[in-house]
Amino acid sequence: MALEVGIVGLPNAGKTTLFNCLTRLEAEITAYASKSDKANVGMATISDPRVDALAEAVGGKKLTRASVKVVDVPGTGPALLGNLRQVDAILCVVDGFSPGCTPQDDLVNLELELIVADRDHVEKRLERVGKQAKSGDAKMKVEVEVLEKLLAHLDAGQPLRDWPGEIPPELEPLSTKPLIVVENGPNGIDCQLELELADMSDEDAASFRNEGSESALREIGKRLFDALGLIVFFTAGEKETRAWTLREGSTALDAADAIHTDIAKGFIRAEVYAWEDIVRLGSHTEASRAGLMRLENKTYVIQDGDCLNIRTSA
Ligand SMILES: Nc1nc2c(ncn2[C@@H]2O[C@H](COP(=O)(O)OP(=O)(O)O)[C@@H](O)[C@H]2O)c(=O)[nH]1
Ligand SMILES: [Mg+2]
Repeated sequence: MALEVGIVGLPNAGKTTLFNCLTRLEAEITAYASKSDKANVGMATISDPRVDALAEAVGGKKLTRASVKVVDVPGTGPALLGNLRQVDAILCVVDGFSPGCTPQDDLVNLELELIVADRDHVEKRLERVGKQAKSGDAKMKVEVEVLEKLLAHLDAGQPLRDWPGEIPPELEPLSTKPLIVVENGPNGIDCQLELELADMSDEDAASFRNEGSESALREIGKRLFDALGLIVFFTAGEKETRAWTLREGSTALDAADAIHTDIAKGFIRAEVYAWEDIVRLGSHTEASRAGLMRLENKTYVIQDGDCLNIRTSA
């Protein structure tokens, strides 16, 4: 599952600083320096010491971490925010570092901008669907009614997350997405400091942070996983050891599908190991010998930290 997050914030809140500290740890940085009206796009890797330990234990040549696509949108108008209709979650960066900053007020304003962008979007869709409804399409007539209600809700300044009814799936609203608030400054995540620490070793970087604070990447990764209800499973082998993300409640078949659709098609059984057992015993074979491998079928619900080997006819 290619996860995607958008960064929104008022001008100079530190969006691009956060974008840089999230994406620079990735070896292949696909971010491009952009003109002011273009979004920055890059990949942030989610560090997870478990996958490092697994790769070391099995002697994997290649290590692939879970990653998230990050989109930094340089403004809050409806057109720019429209770039974020596909994202899974929104990072709201608010200024918590300048003298006289008002992060709480800025957050309220940002949420309003998202509502305004949705209002604009619903209005446009209403125009289009309204025309089709006039020509007698019954389904469109129903949608017009729904859209009119949604428009009134947004006009009242309410996010669609609070809308009790159904939302047409084609709408892709912004104000239903999980918001992860990042107060940029000493009381939240100090993005400028994090950017300066990004090239240091974990231990060195930790000595510069407030006690108990984690790296921005770790902290945001955690919040993102919580907000989206994600878990991680692993595959480990000589060629590649890899971390994969899934929604909580996903099955072994979903996991196979995340790896490759062919593997899902040919699914026979999933060998399931606890990642700690592989690390401790050094290989799947040894873990099996110790009776620590389970064979599960398609409907097995994957647990965070499972290490899988899918038996497939593919
Ligand atoms: N003191 C301080 N300055 C910051 C921090 N984050 C960003 N800045 C500065 O604020 C300005 C705007 O940052 P930028 O990331 O470009 O903001 P954007 O407009 O939201 O993308 C830059 O000069 C940054 O160096 C921070 O945490 N502390
Ligand atoms: Mg910027």
